[in-house]
Amino acid sequence: MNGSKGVSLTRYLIEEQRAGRINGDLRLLIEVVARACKSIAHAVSKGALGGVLGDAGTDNIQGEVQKKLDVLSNEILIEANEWGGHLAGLASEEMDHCQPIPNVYPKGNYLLLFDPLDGSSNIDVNVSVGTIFSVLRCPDGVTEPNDEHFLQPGKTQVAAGYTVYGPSTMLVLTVGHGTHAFTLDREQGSFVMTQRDMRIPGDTKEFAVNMSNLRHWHPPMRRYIDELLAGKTGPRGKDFNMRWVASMVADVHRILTRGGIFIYPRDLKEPDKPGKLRLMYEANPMAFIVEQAGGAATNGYDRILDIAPSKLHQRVAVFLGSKNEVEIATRYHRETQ
Ligand code: P6P
Repeated sequence: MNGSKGVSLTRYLIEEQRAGRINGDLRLLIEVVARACKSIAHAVSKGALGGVLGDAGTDNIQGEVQKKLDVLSNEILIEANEWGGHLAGLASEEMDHCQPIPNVYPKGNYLLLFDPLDGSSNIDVNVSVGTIFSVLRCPDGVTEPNDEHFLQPGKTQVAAGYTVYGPSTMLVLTVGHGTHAFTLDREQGSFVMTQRDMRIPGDTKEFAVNMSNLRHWHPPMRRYIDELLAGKTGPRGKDFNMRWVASMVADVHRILTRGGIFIYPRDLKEPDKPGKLRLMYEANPMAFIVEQAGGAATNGYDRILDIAPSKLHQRVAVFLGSKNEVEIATRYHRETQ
C-alpha cells in the first residue's frame, strides 16, 4: 500500500466532498453502490452452496442467457439505489430500457448505469467476475428520464468504477481525480484504500484478446497482433505474453495493476456489430478509469469517451490500457481509413 493505509472508502469520499470535488448526493450514491457490491460479493462467494449458480432460464436484451446471479445482482443494485433520493433513474445491461425512480421515493440529479455482473459466463467455473458502474448527471429539469437522457458521451461521466470479485473483493473508483483501489475488509465489512493513484505503465509486454477470433479480424487488427506474435524477431523487437480471462473486469484490473492492452475489436464474425462490448456501461466507465490512471482507450479510431451514443445498449470496439500500445494499434486502424 502506498501511504494510504487504513483510509476507508467513506473517509476518502468525505475528503473528496470537503475538497469540493464531489457533493453529498454523489458521495451517498457511491457509498450505496459499494454497499450493494458487498452484498453481491457475499452472494458470489457462496458459490454452489448459495443455490445461485447456473442459468436463470431467461435471456436479456442482448439475447444472452441470464445467469441466476445476473438477475440477483441486478435486483440488489436496483433495490439499494431506488430509495436513497440521489438518483433520477438507472439503466442496466439486464434491462431493456432505463428505469425511473418510483414516485414514492425522492429523486436526485444522477443517472446510474451498470453491468451488474460482467463475465457471468465465468461464474459456474469459479473465475473472477465483476460489477461495472457509470454515473452521469440527469439533464436539468428532467424528473422522469427516458433512455434518451442517458445518451451522453463518456467524457460527461462524474464517476465510474468496478468491483472485481476475485481472491479478494476490490472496488476501483474514479470521480475524475485519479483512480484508486479499495479492498474489502470482510471482518470490518468496509472497503479500505489499498492503492491511491493507480498508474498504468505506458509500455507493456502483455496483451489481452480472444485469439479464437483471429480469422475474423480486419487487416489493421491482424497486422497489430501479428507483430506482437512475431516477438523479438519481428518489428516490435520484443516478446509479448498473452492473457485472456473473458471477464473484462478481471482483465482491466490486471492492466491497471501491471500494464497491458485489452482488445475486443469489431470483426467479420458479426460484421453488422461495431464490437461486442457495450459502450454505456462497460467501455465508457472502463475508459474513464483507465484514462484517469494514465492509460488510453479508443475504438480503434476515436477516443471512446468522445463517442456520441445513439442507443442505450450500443456496442463498441475497445482498445484500452498502456497508452503507447493503444496509440500504435489505433494508428494502424486510422491508416486504413
Ligand atoms: P468472449 C463477458 O461476457 C464480456 O462481456 C467481457 O467481460 C469479456 O471481456 C468478453 O465478453 C469475453 O468475450 O468472446 O471472449 O467470450
